[in-house]
Amino acid sequence: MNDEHHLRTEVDGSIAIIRINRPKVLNALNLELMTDLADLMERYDKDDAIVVILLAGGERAWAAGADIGDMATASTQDMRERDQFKQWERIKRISKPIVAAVSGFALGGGCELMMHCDIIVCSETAKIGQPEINIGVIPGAGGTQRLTRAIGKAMAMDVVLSGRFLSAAEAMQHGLVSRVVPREHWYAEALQVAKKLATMPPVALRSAKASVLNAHEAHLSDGLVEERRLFTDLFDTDDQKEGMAAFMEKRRPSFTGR
Ligand code: CO8
Repeated sequence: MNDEHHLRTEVDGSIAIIRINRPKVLNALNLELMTDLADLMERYDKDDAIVVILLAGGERAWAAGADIGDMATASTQDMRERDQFKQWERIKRISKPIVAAVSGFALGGGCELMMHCDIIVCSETAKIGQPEINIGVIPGAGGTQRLTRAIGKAMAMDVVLSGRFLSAAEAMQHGLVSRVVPREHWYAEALQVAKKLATMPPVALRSAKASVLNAHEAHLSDGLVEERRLFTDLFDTDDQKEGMAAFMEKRRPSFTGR
């Protein structure tokens, strides 16, 4: 396995395997990691020898969200200038199927990254959610849009407004993930799915992916533009500063509604 610090890569036949590797921060997604991930995925997308991409997290965390330390003191203008969304757009445009191997926490940007994948294999241990509300913001990489399409308005409101985590069983029941497997099989099962896809006709696979996404995403673009504006504007509120500072200082936040 090729160790590219926060991302590890391996090629197994026509499967490109990428593992997110920041275990000390529960695979929090910083800008550098997201840029490298988009670079890698685009490289594999163009490589005729690759048919399917397998994206895995670690056993304790698939990814516990965007890196809060990177954003805690940022203003709305800072967030606009960083334009991190372009990395997510690049991943959204990957034409080959992406299988997700999910175990442990898939939260915030981690849940959003999971929802960018096409077949989601998840351990019974998974805890999935969009807890941004707890730190004074809202999902910013498609969470309010894709989650609502996946699990419906009632459940999405519950998850996004209360910040509660879904168990793997709930995620399965509401159509958010493709398969739930015993904890010891999460990676092996995802690899099996990737191997199965690797036997499929690559052009048809890409067409199938594009077509399902088309059904899923009609009108999504407008929603994403609006979600981004709302997410970014929150960086000028006191509650975002307080929420993120409290997280960093390991104390309860005190929100003022400003
Ligand atoms: N960012 C940075 N560090 C993190 C993050 C994170 N998202 N999550 C966990 N960590 C760090 C902790 O600070 C801790 O570090 P240290 O050991 O140095 O103190 C380490 O990981 C282990 O975490 P905990 O000690 O907190 O472990 P617990 O088992 O007690 O709790 C939780 C695990 C419940 C997952 C908890 O860590 C948590 O609540 N994490 C934050 C989850 C969260 O709020 N995620 C949303 C982040 S905001 C977001 O994702 C917006 C997406 C926008 C995307 C678009 C960007 C442009």
